[in-house]
Amino acid sequence: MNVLKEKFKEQSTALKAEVRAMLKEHGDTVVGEVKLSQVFGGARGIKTMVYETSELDAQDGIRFRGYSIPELKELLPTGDGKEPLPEGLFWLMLVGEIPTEEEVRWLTGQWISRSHVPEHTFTVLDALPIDTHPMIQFNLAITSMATDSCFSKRYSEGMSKGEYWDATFEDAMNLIARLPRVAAYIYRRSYHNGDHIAPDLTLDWAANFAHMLGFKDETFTDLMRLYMTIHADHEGGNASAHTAFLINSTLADPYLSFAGAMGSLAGPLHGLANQEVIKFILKMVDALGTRNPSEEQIAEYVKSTLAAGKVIPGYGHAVLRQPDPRFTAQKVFAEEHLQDDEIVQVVWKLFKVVPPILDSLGKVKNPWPNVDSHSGALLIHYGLDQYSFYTVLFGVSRALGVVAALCWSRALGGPLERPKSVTTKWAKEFVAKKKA
Ligand code: CMX
Repeated sequence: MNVLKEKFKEQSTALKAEVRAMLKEHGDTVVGEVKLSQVFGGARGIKTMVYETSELDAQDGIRFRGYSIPELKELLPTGDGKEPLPEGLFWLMLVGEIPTEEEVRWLTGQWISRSHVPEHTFTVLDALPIDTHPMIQFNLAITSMATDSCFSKRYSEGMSKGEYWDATFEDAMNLIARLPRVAAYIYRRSYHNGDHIAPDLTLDWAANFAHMLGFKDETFTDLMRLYMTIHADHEGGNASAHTAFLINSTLADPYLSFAGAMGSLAGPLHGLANQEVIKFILKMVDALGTRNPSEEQIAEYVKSTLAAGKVIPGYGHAVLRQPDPRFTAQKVFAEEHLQDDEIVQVVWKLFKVVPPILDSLGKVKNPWPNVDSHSGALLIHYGLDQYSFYTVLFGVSRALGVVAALCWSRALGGPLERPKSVTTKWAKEFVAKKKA
């Protein structure tokens, strides 16, 4: 058994026993109350699932196994570049330890050796109209790879419950290994006449992805490493992670679970916001007739967008109540590498202008920028201006956290998810009874 799997087995076996003992003794402990506004309000803040790989704090933002993004930038191996390697983050999320350079190199090798994409996945993609949105292509490609699922195969052969984590681990590793090739194939078929670029098996996971997309600039490669690291996980309740978690709780395999997650990510209130942000910015500079608009011009445009009953993409969050540390990490990158870029300047002006306007509405709980408000400006700078593809990049990264979490869920024997729904009639009668 490989070293990562061995570590995972040891830790998850111990934690499973601990959880059992804890629930036997403290299973009736009350962890919170549920208000009617939460029942009607998207279950905000209700603790209903266990998810090991990261935690989100409203003020501090995301912590991966306790580490903030600036800490990860200090501690994770960087390979041939300056930014943390996503391999290192995956290792950390899976087993809670910062890996060594050697361990990360081993993981890169594992993913290279597992990166073969089945031929029929390309056939599925090639059957789609060329202008099919990349997220539709991505979703279908992932679903098509479920034909190779170790979990499904072993389940149909009668594997025991104790092996679920093992089969999930194998699928998790294979899925991550294949995604860059799949995503790059979608990109090259959609925007470069199907002129595909063969993988370079000497490169790390993110660098090979950048290479297959067709970008040679070393700084872009580093941007991909950073991008793939910061988008990887956002605890379990976000729509994409939760979708995967829910699907996987039925023992559907990790491919089907992750494909479902990509359906959630493709919504404009979630991952698709990264495309919506850059569309919004480009439309705005076009309407204002300048790529260097004043703060006053931007404020007027933002107000007119709100007056038209639309949201400002890239702002607000269901949990965060401060600027998103993932936004800050990208801003730091831009300050180092491309601070004179006009679109980056617009992003920074929006950062000044939008929060007070959203605050003035009196209903927006978080007026600050989220992860999606900066990413497009960085990508456009390096020539990746096909913004319909941006959510696929988010999706490739999101696999790291989601599938690591699925390994934990299967190892701890996570149950079939089945929350209770109520009707409005029930709610009205409940309120009336309480009042009486
Ligand atoms: N622009 C305008 N109005 C906004 C807003 C924004 N950026 N953010 C929130 N609001 C509005 C909501 O639409 C809601 O209005 P109504 O009461 O009229 O329906 C009100 O403010 C209260 O919303 P909230 O409690 O502050 O926010 P939610 O938890 O309901 O929603 C989110 C969170 C992200 C969906 C919302 O802030 C939004 O629509 N943002 C723009 C889209 C976006 O950037 N999404 C990406 C999020 C990050 C990610 O998942 O990738």
